[in-house]
Amino acid sequence: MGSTSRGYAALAGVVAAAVAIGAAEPVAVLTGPRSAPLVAVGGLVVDTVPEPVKQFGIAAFGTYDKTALLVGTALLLAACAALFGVLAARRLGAGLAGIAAFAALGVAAALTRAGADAFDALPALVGAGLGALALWLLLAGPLQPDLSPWPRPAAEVEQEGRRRFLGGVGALAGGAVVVGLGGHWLAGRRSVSAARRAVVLPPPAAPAPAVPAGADLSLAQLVSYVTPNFGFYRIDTALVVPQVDPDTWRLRVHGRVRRPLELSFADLLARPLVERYVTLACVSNEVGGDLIGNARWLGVPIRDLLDEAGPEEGADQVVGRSVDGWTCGTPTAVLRDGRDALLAVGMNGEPLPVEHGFPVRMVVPGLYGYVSACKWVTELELTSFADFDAYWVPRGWSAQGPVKTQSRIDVPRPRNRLTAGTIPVAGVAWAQHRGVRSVEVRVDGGPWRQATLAPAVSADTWVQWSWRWEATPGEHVLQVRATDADGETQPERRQPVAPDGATGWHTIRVTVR
Ligand SMILES: Nc1nc2c(c(=O)[nH]1)N[C@H]1C(S)=C(S)[C@@H](COP(=O)(O)O)O[C@H]1N2
Ligand SMILES: [Mo]
Repeated sequence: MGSTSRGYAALAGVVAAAVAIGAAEPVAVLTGPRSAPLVAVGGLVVDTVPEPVKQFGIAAFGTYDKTALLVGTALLLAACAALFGVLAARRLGAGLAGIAAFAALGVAAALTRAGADAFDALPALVGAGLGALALWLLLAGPLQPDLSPWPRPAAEVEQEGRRRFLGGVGALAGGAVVVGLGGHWLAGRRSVSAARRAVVLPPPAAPAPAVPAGADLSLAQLVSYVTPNFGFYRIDTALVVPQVDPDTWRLRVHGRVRRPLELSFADLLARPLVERYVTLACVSNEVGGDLIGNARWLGVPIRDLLDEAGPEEGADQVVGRSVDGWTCGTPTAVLRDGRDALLAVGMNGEPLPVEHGFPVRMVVPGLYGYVSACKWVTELELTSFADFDAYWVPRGWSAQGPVKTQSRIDVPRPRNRLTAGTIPVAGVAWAQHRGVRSVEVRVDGGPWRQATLAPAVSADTWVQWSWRWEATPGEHVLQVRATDADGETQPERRQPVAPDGATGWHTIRVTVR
């Protein structure tokens, strides 16, 4: 085998890895998409990478961070596989040991996901077995380039060996792609979108108040007052969107309660449903950022369920737990203080979109999503903040996450062509559950000017604001700040998003001609 060139050996390694990944896909049709090795390892990376790296990923790739992660994992795997190929060409055992190590990683990743069982080890094991077989075929078995049938002239032997090897490479790689994509497609057909389409939401017992006329200033570059579902930001740690069948879904309200409850989806829909507009914001939203949206949610008041379960003395935290193991911790007192905290089943008149938590999620006015908005929720566990840290807390984020008052300039945008004269300046401001009292704008560090506030449905939603600017030619700096209904004005001091939300005034630079 000594004469197999390094290039061929590396190629053999990469093809063996492709065979492993491809062969695992149809197995994952049976065991669930989260047990597919690439996704399982990617998920492990998401849960364990140091926070700065994750921050960088979100900053650099935005909502594409998951694709970037999967592509990155695949590239890293390919590089290691090429190395294993080169090792295997010298000693097959060394290459096989490499595959075994990766299989162990894949198995460990699949088995440590929330709700995993022993079967979840299968995709990685089957994949590794077939990958090892491919490596043997290409480098030590019948497809190796330098089999030396004797007697034959050396050049011819070499050529034929190369043809055989490359033919094997093509067939194995092609097979891996076909089997992998086929399996992936089959797994996708097991999605819950059909079950979601079949859901009929009952009308609300308490409908949402009408959106007041003029809440939406309807300016071209200004976000709409109600965010359509397709445009609603999405943030979660789920590499594949959890597919939760509403027919088997259960919610357990348990832990430190006097009367534990268990509800089915039908039980939930049979209760009086409340419909409310609530603006949801992410703690990772930078000043001026767009990780915020306003929707009409339909659901069951969480307060009612807690009253029925009867939290014990000292159970000051309600942990929402998702099917995928993600958790958030919400103060029990906040959920019982009368605000419209919902176990939501509907979003803007539709069943929840799958990526926004179908069939059931939490929505709590006034708190950032990471401490309150559990998607694909299956448990509400009463405990205490002293006894349990939810998902983001050990990763350096604050256990308490009330939304900070913020404001944003949407119009004009820094790149707009502006001409001197009256220029409309507009944007949104939010201080959920407290409400926005006023918004001010200033130009070039001059005096603050009162903006006009549009009406809003309630203190739980954002509000649009506008101001007419008599602009002169030149470069200008526009700034905005809001004051909440308690009279607190947004501080100027810039604070990063971690650990409990960004502060500072949104500031843009524009050029007027
Ligand atoms: N299961 C689950 N729920 C989750 C999260 C998550 O990672 N997993 N992320 C939370 C965060 S950080 C935010 S900001 C909101 C975002 O909800 P959206 O994706 O519907 O906008 O969901 C919350 N609920
Ligand atoms: Mo978030």
